[in-house]
Amino acid sequence: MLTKRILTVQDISCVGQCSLTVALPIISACGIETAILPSAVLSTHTGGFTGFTFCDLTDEMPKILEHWKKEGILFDALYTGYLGSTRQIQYVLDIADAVLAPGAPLIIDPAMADNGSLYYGFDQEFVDAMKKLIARADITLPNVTEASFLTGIEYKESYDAAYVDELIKGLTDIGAKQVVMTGIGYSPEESGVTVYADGKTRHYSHIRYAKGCHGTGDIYASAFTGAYMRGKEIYDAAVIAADYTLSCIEMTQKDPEHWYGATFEKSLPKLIASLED
Ligand code: PXL
Repeated sequence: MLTKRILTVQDISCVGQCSLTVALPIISACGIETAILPSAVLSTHTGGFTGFTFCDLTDEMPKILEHWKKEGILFDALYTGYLGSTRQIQYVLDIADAVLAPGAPLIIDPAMADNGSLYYGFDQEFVDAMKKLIARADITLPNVTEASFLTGIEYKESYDAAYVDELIKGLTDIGAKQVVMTGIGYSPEESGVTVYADGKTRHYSHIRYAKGCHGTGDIYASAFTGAYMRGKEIYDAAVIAADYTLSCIEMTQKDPEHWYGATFEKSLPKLIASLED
């Protein structure tokens, strides 16, 4: 098949510009067919809203997988984000075993923590189970907080390249193969992404906006997956995704009343153009 088809597993936050409501448009815009498996349905995301609803779809997962197996459906990649329960991690492993085409990459964003804390609803049991998924993943996309939880290395707000190397080493010790670590900044004005692949580490530095937006990790991982599946090398895909995410944050800042996510939509043409180079 000429058109690649991927499967992404993450939640539907009905309002909030995160998870599937960004992954589906972004990866589709990259020219990749995007099948979905919703991990949960929430009325909004859990950051900043209160009283949100949460419908756990864990029990649907094995039933959906059985049907896909009967239909002989295979995917060219599996990309996971926010999962709705610890049990889902084993189902994701089953899905990877059953419906990934030979050689298709497993891309894991261990979306569970930021700014030094786990997101609402996550606990150490989930973190420990996530390590199994990282061991199976071809590419892992953690932020510094997630890398710290996964490795057991103390979280630091400010750090040097030796600390990032230590986190990467800790991740490879639990079985990570290639790592794209986001939100790495060595000064208050700057942020960036560090890529570990083929035994080498490369860092891409860019400006840091004082005010971040909710869901930018999902925007980043989706743009990375789209660019990577379009045949970009891992480092080039990481840079394309970083530039796109920055552009989304810039757009959002033009609309100060937009507080719950990033307006990723208007920058999609830029992302598409960057795939042509
Ligand atoms: O952006 C990650 C994410 C995805 N989905 C839900 C969330 C979050 C982060 O808080 O709450 C429901």
